[in-house]
Amino acid sequence: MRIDILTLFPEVFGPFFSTSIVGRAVAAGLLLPRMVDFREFTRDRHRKVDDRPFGGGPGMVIQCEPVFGAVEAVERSAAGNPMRILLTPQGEPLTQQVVEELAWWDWLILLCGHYEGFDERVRTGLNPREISIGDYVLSGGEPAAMVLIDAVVRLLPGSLGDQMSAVDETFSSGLLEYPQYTRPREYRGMHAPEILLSGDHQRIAAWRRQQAMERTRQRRPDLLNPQDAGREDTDAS
Ligand code: 9D3
Repeated sequence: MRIDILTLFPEVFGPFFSTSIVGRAVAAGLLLPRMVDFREFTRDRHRKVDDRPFGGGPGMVIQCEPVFGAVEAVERSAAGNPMRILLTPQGEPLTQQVVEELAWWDWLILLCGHYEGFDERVRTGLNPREISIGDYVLSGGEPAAMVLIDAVVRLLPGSLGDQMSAVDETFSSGLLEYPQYTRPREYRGMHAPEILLSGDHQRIAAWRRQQAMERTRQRRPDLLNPQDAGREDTDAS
């Protein structure tokens, strides 16, 4: 998969692409990342990428020219059918289902903005899919791009994560994980549950199912009752 990341801060991606499962995918040639600096596509002497909003107000707005210039240059650089993605707090929430869809593409172009936000004509003129990673405020799209890439790379056939996610699907079934223990059996007076040392695999499996279920009920009831998702309270109706 080819991934082009368009950003004002290309340097923040360095260690991300050389470490862990993402690093292995790059080394194995499964992932071809490229960072593109919007500033390379400015036309003025000062390499200015933003300006004050029409109509007034606080902050600055990222201008069209460097964004359209970068997207068009990247798309001219190879043949294929890229998915354009704009990371924005106003986007559709990133879920595992969205990640699975993105993993089918062989080319993603990720646009990272900053606190200031893009000129609206970036959306209307480039028509990107808009994605948010959750309801909290970041200072830019770069950490969101890393989250998205990490989740997608795990699913690429041949990546280490691909083998681990096959294991996830066999064991997890949409519940939170059961608690795990390893040696020593006792640590600072805290004991591993006796049942896990019993060698009785049927009772162990039943205990783990029950723990996973109880944890999910307490912490993430929305996973058990998707029809209630988004509601904070627990009363009926
Ligand atoms: C309230 C007006 N804007 C600030 C002038 C809102 C705003 C725009 C851009 C707030 C933060 C950002 C920067 N965030 C992202 O680019 C971002 C993000 C996020 O903040 N939360 C969750 N997902 C994402 S994806 C990109």
